[in-house]
Formats: sequence, C-alpha cells, structure tokens
Amino acid sequence: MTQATLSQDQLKEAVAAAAIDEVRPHLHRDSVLGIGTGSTANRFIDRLAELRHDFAGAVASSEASAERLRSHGIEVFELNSVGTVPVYVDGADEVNAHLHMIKGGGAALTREKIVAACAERFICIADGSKKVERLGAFPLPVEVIPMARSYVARELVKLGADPVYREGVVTDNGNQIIDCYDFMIDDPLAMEARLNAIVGVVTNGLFAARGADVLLLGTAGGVERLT
Ligand code: ABF
Repeated sequence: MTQATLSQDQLKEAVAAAAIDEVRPHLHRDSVLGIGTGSTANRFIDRLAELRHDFAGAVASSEASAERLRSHGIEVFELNSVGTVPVYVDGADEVNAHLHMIKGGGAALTREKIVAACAERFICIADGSKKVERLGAFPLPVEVIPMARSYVARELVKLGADPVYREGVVTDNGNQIIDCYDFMIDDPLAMEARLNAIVGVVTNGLFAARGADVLLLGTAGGVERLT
C-alpha cells in the first residue's frame, strides 16, 4: 500500500504504534502512565494492553478511557494516590508548531489538563489533519460551572468569540461546555490565561502553558516526530 492511500484511521494506528516505542523506556514495575481520551488515544490503549505486565497501571483523563483500560486488565489509579506521572499520552483537536494545542472536543479537557500538569512528559499523538498554522478553526471548548454559563458566554463574546452551548453534554465533573466558534487565536499563552480568569470558567481547551513535549504526527510520508 502506498503512503498516499493511508486513511485517517491508519494514520492514527501509526502514531499509536510510535507512541508505544516512546513510552517503552518509562515502563517498569512501579510506573503509572497518564492516558488520554479520544479515538487516537483508544488505539494507544489497545496497543498498551500487550504490555500490561510491564508497568503498574494508569491514570485516565476520562471515565471512558478508564473503562477501556480496565477492560484490557490494566489497573486504573486515582490521581491523588499517585505521585508524578512519568509520561502522558493523548490526542488533540489542533496542534501548532510550538506544540500548543486545542483539546476538549470530547469534553474531557479539565481532567486532561490535570493529568498533563502532573506529567513529566506529554506525548501528543495525532493524524496530520490536526496540524495547523494558527489555532482556532476547531471551536475552542470552555468548561463552565452550570450557573455561570450565560455570564461566561457574554464575556466570550467580548473577546471576539461566537460561543455555542454544547447542549446535552455534562462533563465527568458535572459541568457544561461552551464551544467558541470563529475564534482565531494569535497568542495561545495569553488567551489561555485570559479565559481562565473569567469567573465561572473551570478550564479552557488551550494547552499552551503546558503544551506537548513531543508530537507524533501521522502523515502521508510516515510518522513525524516534532519536539
Ligand atoms: C482528546 O480527544 C481530546 O482532547 C481531543 O478532543 C480528542 C481528540 O480525539 P481524536 O483522537 O478522536 O481525534 O485527546
């Protein structure tokens, strides 16, 4: 098969496989790995299952990933019972050349950000469609305390976003999601801090203050490794 015929699914498989090689040096009897959420992370979980006897277990950024890990016989730990996490592997909705990301399309952004904060190393796995010059074509998710939703939406309009309530979605933390459309982001670091300062915002999907350390990007030419 030529590289040009690789589907998005095959690119996700390729980066999941590459991520296994990336985490291998971190596998030992006591290590607890950080595991993300989404279809690319799921492929990584499925591959990790073969190595389940080589490490202690995992912390997960969502209930869905925790369930998948357990289904493979991988023990899932509470983050509070674990010290630092040597490595965290997760997908992204968009990633730029600085390895800043938009995440949270799957509504798991807060837990993802917490696990990322605890991780010594963040490995982002993504197919080539996720790489962008400027973040923002993908609607930026903001997790809000439910009673603050309208207030936060008004503040987001002042910042230039077109906020849309993601109806019917309740996060693993019992909160709601507002997606910011038409919101091109020139300075991800500054905007991440600005959004976090709005009262009622739990967190936002910009991962710039703590971006990825390594990006494994699935492209027609193979898996690119960017740092
Ligand atoms: C998580 O899963 C999220 O932060 C992001 O929204 C999503 C990416 O999903 P996929 O790998 O299915 O494209 O990593």
